[in-house]
Amino acid sequence: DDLTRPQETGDRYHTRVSREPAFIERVEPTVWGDPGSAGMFGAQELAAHSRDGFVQVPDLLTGDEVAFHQAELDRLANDPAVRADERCVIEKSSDEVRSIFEVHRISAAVARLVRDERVLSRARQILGSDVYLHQSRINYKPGFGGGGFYWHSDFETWHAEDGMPTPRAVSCSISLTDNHPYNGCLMIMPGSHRTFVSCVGETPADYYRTSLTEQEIGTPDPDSITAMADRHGIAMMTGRAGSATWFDSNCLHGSGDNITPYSRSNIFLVFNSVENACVEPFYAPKPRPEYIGARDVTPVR
Ligand code: 6CS
Ligand code: FE
Repeated sequence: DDLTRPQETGDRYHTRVSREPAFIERVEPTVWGDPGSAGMFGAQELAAHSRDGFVQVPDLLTGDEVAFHQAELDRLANDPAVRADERCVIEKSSDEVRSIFEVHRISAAVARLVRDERVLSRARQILGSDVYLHQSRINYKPGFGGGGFYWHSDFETWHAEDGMPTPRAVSCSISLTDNHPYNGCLMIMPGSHRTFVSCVGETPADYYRTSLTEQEIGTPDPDSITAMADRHGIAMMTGRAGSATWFDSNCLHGSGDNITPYSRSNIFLVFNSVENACVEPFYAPKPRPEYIGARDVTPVR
């Protein structure tokens, strides 16, 4: 019976196997590098990341760079070959592009950004090792109805479906539009990264085909979300275009739909430590495709 598997494997972060949700305290650190490590994060920013599970970097990109990348995003979304590619996810309720995965292999501009010292040095400082890209994507969230993302922890999905052993991964979301409280910005529960919320419900086969437009399995139950929100509060990641939010893989986060006229797009890069390479999925029949969860751990240099 599958319900015995966590006990058999000794996996701490069991999920999608029990009939009851659970809170499991994290044992791993959040910042793996030492506080004074070389890179573009200062010691105070690393301390904030460790405490809150996220840190914002205003104006990581210049205005010219924002305009350049914005043009690249428009070009990709309007390219028929990209739209026809399996890596392109279309909104459920419109024919607009929601996400493009593995975008560093589609766009040379994004590939350069991954190696940019403003990005790469910070990823290394947090993870304390060489790093590789577990996932890259553009999220579009256009005005007049761009769809949100329900509350979840990325690590819950990456552990269950991609076989990521521990939460030693970090996401960098670089926004190419202004983020207001009202146009579907990212919301994070500060400090939630220290608790793993074990979810109820088994992973269906090929679940990525639906979860990328609307996730249900791997999202916490309402009582767990309420308890976490009561405990931690909810912070909104607002800021100017060109700003970046770095957030830990186990943050409880989500975002609402965007019914304003103001689109909200970002480039989303997920770095994993080379010492945390993915194995077989912990709670799913088989690994997701490589364009969603990389299996190649060649370090970014
Ligand atoms: O599937 C992923 O890797 C990411 N996307 C969703 C909708 N949930 C988990 C994670 O953030
Ligand atoms: Fe997420």
